[in-house]
Amino acid sequence: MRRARFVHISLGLLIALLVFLTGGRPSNAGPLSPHLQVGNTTCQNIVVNGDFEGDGGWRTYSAAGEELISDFPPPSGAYHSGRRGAYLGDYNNAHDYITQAITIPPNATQVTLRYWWQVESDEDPEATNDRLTVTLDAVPGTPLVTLKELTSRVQREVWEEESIPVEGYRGRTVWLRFDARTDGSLPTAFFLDDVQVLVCQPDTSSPTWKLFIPRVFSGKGVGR
Ligand SMILES: [Ca+2]
Ligand SMILES: [Ca+2]
Repeated sequence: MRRARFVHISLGLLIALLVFLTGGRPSNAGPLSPHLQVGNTTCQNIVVNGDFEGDGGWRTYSAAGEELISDFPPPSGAYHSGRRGAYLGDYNNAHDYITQAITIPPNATQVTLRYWWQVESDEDPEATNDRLTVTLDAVPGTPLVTLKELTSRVQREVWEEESIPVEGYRGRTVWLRFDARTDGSLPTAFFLDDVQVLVCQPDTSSPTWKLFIPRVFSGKGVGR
């Protein structure tokens, strides 16, 4: 009998504790046993020197030997951030590119490429002779996927934002490349700034703990 009384008292204390924790209010309908919800994700940019204000991050190539990270003003008069950006093309038979390696974590839940761009061209607005191609490469120059193509037909002399979801490539290191090519006449300039690859991952460093109490232990249930 002592054992039975002890169990009875312990169960009573447990119910009282749970009623106290729930404030005597009915809990939300949910699973029949208490559980913990660990939520939230955190997102971070993995591109180095995406605003082009520093000197690191990018590997560049220019067939004409041009400086591709530049303070040469875009058509709008200023870069999207700071005083420098990427300045590709703007001469005939151009081949310019900037590239950098990025490693996409294996547990990434969402990956997004974002950047700002302008295009200034001497081409006819209907012509597509000059183009900027955005790719992910296995090694620089060997594309795995083309994410975007901008041609001289899309002439914008103000900053425009691009946002592109990146599918796959989790757990891999790939090269993000912006590659400009022009034909033999009527050059086109491609300007870029504030390049980001935003990677979202489950946040395990500071989990949000949420205690669910089954309905049977709520004050409403106990009172009846
Ligand atoms: Ca900038
Ligand atoms: Ca051209």
